[in-house]
Amino acid sequence: MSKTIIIGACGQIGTELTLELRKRKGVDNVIAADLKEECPDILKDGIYVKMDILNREMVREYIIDHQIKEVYLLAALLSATAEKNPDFAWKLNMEGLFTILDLAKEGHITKIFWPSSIAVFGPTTPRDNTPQYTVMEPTTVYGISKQAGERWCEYYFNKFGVDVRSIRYPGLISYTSLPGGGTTDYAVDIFYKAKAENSFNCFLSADTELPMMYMEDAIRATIELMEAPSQKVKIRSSYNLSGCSFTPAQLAKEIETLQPGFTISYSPDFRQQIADSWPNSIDDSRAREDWGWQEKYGVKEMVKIMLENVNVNLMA
Ligand code: NAD
Ligand code: AKB
Repeated sequence: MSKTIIIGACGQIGTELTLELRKRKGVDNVIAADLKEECPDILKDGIYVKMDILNREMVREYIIDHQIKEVYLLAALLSATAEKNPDFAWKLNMEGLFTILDLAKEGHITKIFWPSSIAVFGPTTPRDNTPQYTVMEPTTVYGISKQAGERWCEYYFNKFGVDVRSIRYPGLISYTSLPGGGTTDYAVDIFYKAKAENSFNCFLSADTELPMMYMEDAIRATIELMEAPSQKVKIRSSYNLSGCSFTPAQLAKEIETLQPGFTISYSPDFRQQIADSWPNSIDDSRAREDWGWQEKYGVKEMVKIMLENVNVNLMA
C-alpha cells in the first residue's frame, strides 16, 4: 500500500479524515502532518509529523524521501480568520497548493485532494440551487484564494496531467474537533452552547440560509471522489456538493424540539456580510452524475447526533 499524507491533519476535517483513511489504508500508511507541535490524542496511534506547508523545501524532502504518493492538502485560513489577515491568508492558501501541484507535476505524487468551498461564489451568483457553472465573483480573500486555487488545479490537470480532485465543501458540522474560524462555525458552536447553557447568541441573523453538511457525509464524499476511476472525474476545478440547507432560526427550532427550553438570540457581526455573499443552496447534480454522490444526513438526523455527542469540555 502506498503512503498518504494529510497536511492540516489536526483541524476539523483533518482529524476525521485521518481516522477514516487509517481505518481503510492501515495506520502505518497514513501520515498526519500539521503546524501544531503535537497532534490530538485521537490521532496518536499513527505517525505524526510537525510540518509547515510554507516550508517548501522541508515538505518536498519529506514527501520525496518517504515516497508519499497521495496528498490531502487541508492547511488553510478559513473565511473569517482570513479577513483579519488577508496577506497571510493569500500566501498560506496559495503557496502550499503550488508546492504540492509541482511535486505531482514532477512525478513524485500520483494523486492530490485539495478542498475548495462555497466561498468561491459571490453576491452576483444565483443564490438558490447554485449551479456548477455560473457567475463567480467572490468578495472575501478566502473565496478569491479558493477560486484561484480551482483554476490552478484545472490548469495543472490540463497542461501536465496532474491527478488533482476537489470538492466545494459547504459548512461542515462535526463534534470530534472544533471548527477553525469560518463563517459557518455558528452551526457547530450552537450545539456546545445548547448543551452548556441551553441558549445561544448567534453571530448571523435569524434568516441567513447557508448550505451545510454533516462531517460523515463530507468524509465519505472525499474518499469516494478520490477512489473514483479517473475517467469519471470530469471536473478538475472543483465539484459542487450539497448536504442540507438551513437558517439559524430553523436550526434552533430543531434543537428546541429535542431540548425543550432552548433559546437563541442574534447579534450579527462582520461575518454576516460574508454569509450574505454566499449561496443559500447548491445544485450538485454533476457530482451525482459523474461519481455517484448521494448524501445520507438531513438536518434532523444531524441535530440528533450532535446533541448526543458534543463534549462541552472541548470548547472550554
Ligand atoms: P481547520 O482550520 O480546522 O484546520 C486547518 C489545519 O491546518 C489546522 O490544524 C492548522 O493547524 C493547520 N495549518 C495551518 N497552517 C498550517 C501550515 N502552515 N502548515 C501546516 N498546517 C497548517 O480547517 P478545516 O475546517 O479542517 O478545513 C480544512 C480545509 O477544508 C481548508 O482548506 C478549508 O478551506 C476547507 N473547507 C473547510 C470547510 C469547513 O466547513 N470546515 C468548508 C469548506 C472548505
Ligand atoms: C467557512 O465558513 O469559512 C468554511 C467554508 C464554508 O469554507 N466553513
